[in-house]
Amino acid sequence: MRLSQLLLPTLRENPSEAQIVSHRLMLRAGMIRQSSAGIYCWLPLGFRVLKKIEQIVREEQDAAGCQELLMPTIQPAELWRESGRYDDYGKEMLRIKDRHEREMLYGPTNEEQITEIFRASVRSYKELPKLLYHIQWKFRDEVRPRFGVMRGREFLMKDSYSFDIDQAGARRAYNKMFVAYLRTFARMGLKAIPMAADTGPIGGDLSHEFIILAETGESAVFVHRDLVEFDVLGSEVDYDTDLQPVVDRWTSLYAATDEKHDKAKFEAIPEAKRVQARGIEVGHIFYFGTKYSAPMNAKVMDAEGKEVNLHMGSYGIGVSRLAGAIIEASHDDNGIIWPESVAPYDVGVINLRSGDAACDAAAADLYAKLGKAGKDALLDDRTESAGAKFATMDLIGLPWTLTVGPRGLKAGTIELKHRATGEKQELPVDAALNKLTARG
Ligand code: 5CA
Repeated sequence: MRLSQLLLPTLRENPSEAQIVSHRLMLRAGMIRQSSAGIYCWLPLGFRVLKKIEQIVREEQDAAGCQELLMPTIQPAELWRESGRYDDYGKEMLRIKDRHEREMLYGPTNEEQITEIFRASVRSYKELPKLLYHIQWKFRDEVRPRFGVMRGREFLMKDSYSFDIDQAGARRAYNKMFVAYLRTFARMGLKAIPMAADTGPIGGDLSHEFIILAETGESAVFVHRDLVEFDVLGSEVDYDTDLQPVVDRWTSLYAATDEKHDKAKFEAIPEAKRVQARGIEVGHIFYFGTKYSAPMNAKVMDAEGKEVNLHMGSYGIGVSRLAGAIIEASHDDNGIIWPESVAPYDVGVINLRSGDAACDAAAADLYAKLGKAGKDALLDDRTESAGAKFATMDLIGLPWTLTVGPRGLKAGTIELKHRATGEKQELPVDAALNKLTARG
């Protein structure tokens, strides 16, 4: 993409309405635009990041044996009356009437809808276990939408649902999601720590929140330092096993939000191993047994021919929240520092002298070669000052920048800059290209 053609409404000044750094940077980098309180338009740069995050989530769900489907945003009230949540959910639920005066709602989550699909489609224990997910917009009329996409009213969530014949089966599903979540967040460059959690309006008796450490997090967290240092991606996962050893390893050390904090237990940890910080919840998993299947009459035949209620769990990831959370975890005074896996483009190409025939040709050639090597490049071909171009690249945070200028071209070199370290190298064009393309 050529920057001169991209809709990229960057701001030089900090917008006054934004209280936290990710919200400021998302507005300044032209990623989002507020439509109304807690409801955002995703502009091209932001949309690319959202799609990258979504794709990592999808790949890890698929790897864990979870099947993707798509349920609607608008649901009928009757379903929620069956579970008893239509009245319980309160003002957070956006209630709508259609032209026939039928009561509808914009889904804040999908337990009822998926249970309805399941009870209509599955009859026998032989078809179990099943794990299903979708990635769909949700609406919760939050009292205080704030921090941009981090606490929105409309937000994108990945929600999975597991169906098993008994509690032991449901535990295996829970463990699969537990491990898939660790991998998902690690692939985005995040350290997410599972912490025992309350279940709130979803219900149930086993639940973990996945929380990343960041200064602006909404909750205070207390964790054993070793958890922050555990390696996640280094070992293969066999989803055909029960994964209990992996889950035990993560849950054996202390980690709690302030709601569940036990001061005495925390202080029993050697002082050097205690981490007291703030955190952002990026995922939340629940096992709730027959909480929905019993009132909604979702049953299957067991091996003895007896009808039994399904054991269920649900598993959420805040896909749109993650865009903000990653920025909270990875930025500096100049802007965003995208991890390579979610960056909107792999590399920026700055043409220092747009309009100069040699520079234009060299930049265009570089851009074409990057494309051929499978790298998504953003070419800054605007007639702006060098300073403005560097500032834009730093602000939007692409992992690498190649700068083409008249002086370098005479010597046959270009400058390669690494956004995360700030390291710069003058390299022959081919060497710079090789360095980038060798990175897979
Ligand atoms: N039904 C369950 C799991 S599928 C559920 O809804 N869980 S949840 O309420 O914990 O939400 C799942 C994830 O969505 C949260 O961990 C959080 O990352 C994200 N989320 C929740 N509320 C918001 C919000 N208002 N804005 C942005 N993201 C949100």
